[in-house]
Amino acid sequence: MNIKQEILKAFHANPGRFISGEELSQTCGCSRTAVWKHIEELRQEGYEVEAVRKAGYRLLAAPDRLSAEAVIAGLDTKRIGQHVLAYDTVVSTQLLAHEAAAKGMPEGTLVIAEQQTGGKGRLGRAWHSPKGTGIWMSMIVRPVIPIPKTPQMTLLTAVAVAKTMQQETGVDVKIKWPNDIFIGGKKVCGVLTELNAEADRVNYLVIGIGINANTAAADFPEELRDIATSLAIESGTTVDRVRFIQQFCRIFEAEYDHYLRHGFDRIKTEWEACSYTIGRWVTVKTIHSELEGRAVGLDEEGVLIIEDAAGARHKVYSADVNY
Ligand code: BT5
Repeated sequence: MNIKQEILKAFHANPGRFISGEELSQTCGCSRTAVWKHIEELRQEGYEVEAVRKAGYRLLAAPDRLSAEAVIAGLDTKRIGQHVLAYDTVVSTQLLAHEAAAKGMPEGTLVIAEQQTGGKGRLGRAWHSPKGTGIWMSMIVRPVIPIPKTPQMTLLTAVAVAKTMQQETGVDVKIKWPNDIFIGGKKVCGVLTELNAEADRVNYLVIGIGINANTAAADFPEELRDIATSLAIESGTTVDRVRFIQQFCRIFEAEYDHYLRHGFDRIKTEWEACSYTIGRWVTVKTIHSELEGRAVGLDEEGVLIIEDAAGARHKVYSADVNY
């Protein structure tokens, strides 16, 4: 058992309250000296813990650092976020999540990092992932669904991220098909879904989520300054990244469980309700062709439907959409 994690869980379950050393030692199944030792370690990691004789310990503040313990503490989900691999600097959390999935890490495992040196977008594009300001995270899921339905998981993830952003910051976010989240015309988040499958069976998906949480305008490189934004810039407040991830896990799990039981309908409705794409005149570029028309909606599978000037309807499975 991870004693630090148990101590944090106990603090989380008792916000603002002192917990005696005796109580903590019973909860964690260790001696009071061991409790004290682990609290010292937490302090060194940046946790502010008040200790008062006879009263016990009380958590005053947690560091703004994405540790596995912090994310798991108090997270009341069944599987999403119950296993977390947290790193300081990595090339890409996607690569580590694939490795972890191949080794059998369970559904819901998160790989998070403070910084990525080779963050990936789609089609070989780069994702700018500066240190300490964002949420760079990859999630392993193992849905039992046919392979052609896996793009629905990107839409589901975008809905869950959008809902979390709205709840946690109050800002009005829009989803641009298929994988971008926008605030006021600027990109605040991108989702990258990678599939590992056999001929007719999904082994697992790694869903990468990049969120500009506390990035300042000056932290964006020149080429992104006009097209990217962050939750902090838009809401005017600093985002508690641990709390945000926990809330995302809850919302994603609820949407995902509903999807596995009842299908794509609810996601389709929710996605369309916050879509930036539907109703717009767009240019759609696939590897093979280019098409212009109005985005009229998703079909029941999650495929984008474009109506061209002549009124003909086209299904778009995978493409870049420009306005
Ligand atoms: C995406 O690709 O939007 C998917 C991004 C997924 C990133 C996450 S972070 C955790 C996980 N680990 C990874 O290595 N990746 C995932 P795409 O639609 O191809 O958009 C890429 C484009 O977005 C770039 O070409 C830039 O124009 C722009 N961009 C790059 N970094 C950005 C940022 N931080 N904020 C906003 N836009 C950015």
